[in-house]
Amino acid sequence: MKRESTRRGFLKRIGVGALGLGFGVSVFEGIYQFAEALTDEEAHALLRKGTVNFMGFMAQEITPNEEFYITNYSSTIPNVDADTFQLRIEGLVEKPYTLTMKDLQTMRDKLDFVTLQCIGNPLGGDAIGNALWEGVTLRKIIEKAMPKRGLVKTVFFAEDGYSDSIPYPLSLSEDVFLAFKMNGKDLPKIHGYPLRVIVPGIYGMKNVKWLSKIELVNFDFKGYWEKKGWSDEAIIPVKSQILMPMEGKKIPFGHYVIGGLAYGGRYGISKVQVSLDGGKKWEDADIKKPLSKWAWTLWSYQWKPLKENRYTIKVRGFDRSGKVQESGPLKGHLFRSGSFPDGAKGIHSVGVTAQKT
Ligand SMILES: Nc1nc2c(c(=O)[nH]1)N[C@H]1C(S)=C(S)[C@@H](COP(=O)(O)O)O[C@H]1N2
Ligand SMILES: [Mo]
Repeated sequence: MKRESTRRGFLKRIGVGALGLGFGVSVFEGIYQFAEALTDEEAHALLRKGTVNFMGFMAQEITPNEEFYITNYSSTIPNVDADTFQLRIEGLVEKPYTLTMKDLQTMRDKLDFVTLQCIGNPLGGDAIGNALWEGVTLRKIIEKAMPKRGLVKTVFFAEDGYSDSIPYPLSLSEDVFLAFKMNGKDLPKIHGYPLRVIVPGIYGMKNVKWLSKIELVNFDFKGYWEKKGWSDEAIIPVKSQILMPMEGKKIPFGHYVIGGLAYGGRYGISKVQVSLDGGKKWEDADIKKPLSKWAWTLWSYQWKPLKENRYTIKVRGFDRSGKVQESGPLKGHLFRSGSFPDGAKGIHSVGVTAQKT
């Protein structure tokens, strides 16, 4: 999968560490209680904060638009005029219709922090970001068209020729929406201006940018990447990664804060554990309450290195369904360490040395 990444790191590097199931209509119903929804004012106040300090771990919990990763299948970036733009809703519906950007702005009912991640993102990679998106619930748009019976997929077509689809029942989830704002600003051109799809919990490829048409179909449509063999389910499993320290770092004796992020998919993160001996012994990290049920979770671990040694730091996440992060390639299945066909699996690890100063 071709990927262009513009962002260089999740952190403001300032003084860091100095111290199978199908989707129902509401996949979260009755499962667990997540961070309570924020008001518009609270969400926008968080946007202005920039870096957060969580137990000594400084990180950007919200990825600035300029640093958000970019994945495009082609080098052609569409120029869409928002004033004349029309979104078409058609297919097996009683009432096909079109919406303008003005119509969509009037229908605005959604504001949510959602973490996006490319299915091609390698273990510990930076093709992941968390932003505040605003727009309209997809369900509302679909229902206005009066869908017929027997629908299988909701298909998204884009101005750059890209297309992808999601199961029809998932498109009726309260959590799936069309976004026209990213972190309080109009969608940047490269991130799909003026309108894109946000499908929380599903790999980035289904989050179609430069959306031009929605079509409801009674067959199993396959999108651009799926035709090439990538996963059509594309559900993001529980994952975690170390952001601090970086590979090869020399850490002075005393006190060091290890930190990173974890993502629990539709269940959310319940626990994060860190190992300093390459995975023999595991200890609980501190976890910060996520900004929403679909946002990543920051974690940190207070480490007091006292022995001159090379350490292999590892991290693993647990989701609230009790599932622990997959430990990755088994002998004889080395291909599992790559991202094809359903996303990279395994445990992120970082090697460092601790030494007396
Ligand atoms: N129209 C269109 N939408 C697209 C793509 C694309 O190439 N064209 N790439 C997809 C992929 S593979 C990913 S991971 C996300 C990336 O979104 P971003 O570039 O805003 O981070 O967009 C998805 N939507
Ligand atoms: Mo992607």
